[in-house]
Amino acid sequence: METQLISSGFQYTTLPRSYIRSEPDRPKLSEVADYHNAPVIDLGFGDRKYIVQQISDACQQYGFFQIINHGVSRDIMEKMLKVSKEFFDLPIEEKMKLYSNDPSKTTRLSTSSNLQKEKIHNWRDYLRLHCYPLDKYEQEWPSNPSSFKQIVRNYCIEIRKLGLKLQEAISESLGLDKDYINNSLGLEQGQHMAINYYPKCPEPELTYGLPAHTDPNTLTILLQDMQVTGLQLLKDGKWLAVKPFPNAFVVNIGDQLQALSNSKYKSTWHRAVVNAHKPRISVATFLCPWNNAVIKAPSELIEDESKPIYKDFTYAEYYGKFWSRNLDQGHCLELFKNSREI
Ligand SMILES: O=C(O)CCC(=O)C(=O)O
Repeated sequence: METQLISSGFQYTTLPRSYIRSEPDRPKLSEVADYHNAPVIDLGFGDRKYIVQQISDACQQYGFFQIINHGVSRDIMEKMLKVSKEFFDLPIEEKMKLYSNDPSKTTRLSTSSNLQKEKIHNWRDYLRLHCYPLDKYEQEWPSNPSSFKQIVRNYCIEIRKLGLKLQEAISESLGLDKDYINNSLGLEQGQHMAINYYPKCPEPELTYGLPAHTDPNTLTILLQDMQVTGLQLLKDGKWLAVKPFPNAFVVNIGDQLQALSNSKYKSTWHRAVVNAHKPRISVATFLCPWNNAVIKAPSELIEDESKPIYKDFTYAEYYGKFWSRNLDQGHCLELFKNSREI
């Protein structure tokens, strides 16, 4: 198998052709606005009603928000970023033991996004891990660095607690019972992680770390490198850079929550751009419905006499469709829309 990882230690001085986007498809970095108004929600603030209202506003206006005082310790966050960096700094021969392009594999190191489908590659390597139930998957994870399993295990436990709590608050913010989302996605809902590594890029104007996409899951909780920006989101037709906020996680609504909320909340287009001077790491945790969970909007969110915006579907159907396409090929939810006649 030809090595395609870009975190190989090789210092690129020009961008290889297979990563160069055509002129109209480039990130146009000088036109991207700084995201000064990122909703930052303080989960430690005592007034539950106010927090729920802020979540509702952020989910409707941005589909994105940052959270602070979220209960995950700084130590756990810092260790997670550190061990991720240590993993990607390993010699290429060691990393290649985990390399695979098969999206059905539950632990794999890969590169770009979907090598089977895409024509132009992305300047990213990533380690994808299934994380729930932990006892089932942990043994597959890297044992080098030696502290990897323990650190990632602790991180996964804390993030799951946080994610389920956020889904309760999101349920309330939709006017639903607090347990509605967690119950309808299944108590055994999945948890995956992508540890993204974007090496220094010789020509960041010509390519992406990840091109514009929406997330196919329910909720994404992103731990960002505090020193290097890269995440951008699309709001009102303009790309905004999300500046890392100290000790915050970035939370975004995935396609399943857009469907479940009958499009009241939006699964927003976002992308990652790369940097000429520094590598960047991000750790995305994806909460996903249980495979056979049926995704449908509850009657409370459907206007009288109208159909729900989306047909009922299972997460397994959705996920299969998502991976059969290229990442930036249009919103996968469009394929699940109901026709508008009643
Ligand atoms: O690296 C980032 O900031 C974005 C990551 C992301 O969008 C993803 O992993 O799906």
